[in-house]
Amino acid sequence: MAAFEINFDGLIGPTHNYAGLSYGNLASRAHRLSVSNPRQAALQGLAKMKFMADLGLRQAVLPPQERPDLLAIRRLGFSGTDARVVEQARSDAPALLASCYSASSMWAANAATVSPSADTADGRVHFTPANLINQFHRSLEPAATGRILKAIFPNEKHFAHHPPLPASLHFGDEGAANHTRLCRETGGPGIELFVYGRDSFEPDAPGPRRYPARQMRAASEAVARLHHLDRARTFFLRQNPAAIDAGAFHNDVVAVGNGNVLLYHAMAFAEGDPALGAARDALRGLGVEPVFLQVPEAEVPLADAVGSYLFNSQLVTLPDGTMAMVCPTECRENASSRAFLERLVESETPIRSVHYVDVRHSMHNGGGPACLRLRVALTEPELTAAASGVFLTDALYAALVAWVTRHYRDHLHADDLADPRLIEEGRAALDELMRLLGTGSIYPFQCAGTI
Ligand code: SUG
Repeated sequence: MAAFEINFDGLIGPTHNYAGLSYGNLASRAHRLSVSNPRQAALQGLAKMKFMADLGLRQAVLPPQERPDLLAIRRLGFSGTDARVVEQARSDAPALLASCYSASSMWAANAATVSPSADTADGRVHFTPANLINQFHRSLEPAATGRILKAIFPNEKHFAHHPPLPASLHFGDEGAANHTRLCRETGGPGIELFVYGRDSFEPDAPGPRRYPARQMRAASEAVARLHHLDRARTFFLRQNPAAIDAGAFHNDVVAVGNGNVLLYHAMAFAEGDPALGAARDALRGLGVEPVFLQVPEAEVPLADAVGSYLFNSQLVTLPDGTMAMVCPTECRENASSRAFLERLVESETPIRSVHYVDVRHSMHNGGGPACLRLRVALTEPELTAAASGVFLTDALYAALVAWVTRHYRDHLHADDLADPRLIEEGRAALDELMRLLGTGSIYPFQCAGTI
């Protein structure tokens, strides 16, 4: 059956700030404690969504989560009024307060792993929210992510929602950032590639030395089982530990795929992994010639790839059937990435065009264009069953721009997080957003006592 890929972008929330929370994410560390501009950040994210929609692609919005997560701060021993809780946390445990204030749900590629109905044995679209246990601030996301996905995809006939995997180091799961689907056409069967950093049940196996591996093999395997994927079309690839140590905390920092194309850095996968060859064969079995493009270190050094986020571009199929790369503007500013892209569109591959989008505010926290979106492939009946208010139209875009401009601050620093007015500002903004998107009440402050 014909199907479409829809990019669900995380709407950047009103508390976007730079707290340097993510160890192993070089940009997050580099911008620690600098002043953020949540308004500009959100407008950049929206402009990117509009750009994709104007290319003729289907685009939707994932609402941000409520921050600060006051329930989380209270669980950690802070009590009293909301104002007192944030004030105390700011003075006693500023990193905890910043964690509970992070707008990190914007990076929707980490929201969940999604398998389209063409790949699953029961013919439903399967969703597993990522548990994100590796970083405390991100571990606060999965429950709300599950609620949001259920609100958008409510019909059990079409959609299967699994709970996040057990919150144990053995099952660290970072969602679609380590998962790529390749296929002949979106609505037909595909192969699913799961990339992991470490096998938690093989602790002696070589892994990164410096930075943490966030995705565990056992987690990827569990997701594949839960989604009832065909074993013959499911592959588990190990990330190169050296790539993680160089700052590729997710595989989507060094690889991107779409249709029959996989573009990846030579250092992306562990050397000698037979899974890549097997994946290529499986794709041939689906009747399409794989185009696996390995980018050598000599052409784009790994440090440049991590710095420019070349591979964190969105690789998409345009309505005319050609493919386009939508890259962060940092790629244009990096000599080797730019030269590579110029050569790429001149060479004989399905990728015919390159576009640049400015998502610098997100990039400063290590989130490029591909981090900001969750890909969901839906057939026409599945699309009809999804909540319609989240799909980007010109009217919704204009309403969201006005909403951001009305509610968001234009600068935010760690010291501002103790300001109790920020709590109320966020709630007022999200309350109005739910009316704009028509998703009903999904936030803890809207559902007191029921969540
Ligand atoms: O998990 N940054 C995110 C960036 C996620 C990027 N996603 C993908 N590659 N798909 C992370 O490291 C930084 C927040 C801070 O430091 O304030 C942060 O969470």
